[in-house]
Amino acid sequence: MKMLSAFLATSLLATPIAFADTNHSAMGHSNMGMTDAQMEAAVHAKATINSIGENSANVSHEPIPEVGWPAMTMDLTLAPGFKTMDGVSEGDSVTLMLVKNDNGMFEIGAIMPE
Ligand SMILES: [Cu+2]
Repeated sequence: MKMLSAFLATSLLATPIAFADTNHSAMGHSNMGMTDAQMEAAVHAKATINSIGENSANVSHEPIPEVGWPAMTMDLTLAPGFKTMDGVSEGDSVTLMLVKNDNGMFEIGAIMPE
């Protein structure tokens, strides 16, 4: 079930990009703030939001095997174009979409409430 919900979240997020790619003259990326390369390198992780501010969030995330991260509590920057479906509050259980910035550091591209 966890795999299914992760798959659904990925599919939902991938849809606007696929659409943009069929219509390059419109270049619909400006309102996302993320490049195709960033989207392809994105990873997802279940996490609890400990605190969230203007530019960063402190999260406790589950292991992320794709990038070799164990479960941990850490601060993550909110990426340019950061999106959340609804308001996110401290203590919420969420799925994070992490994207790499220009320096190869992961930032939060989106937060999807459970
Ligand atoms: Cu971490």
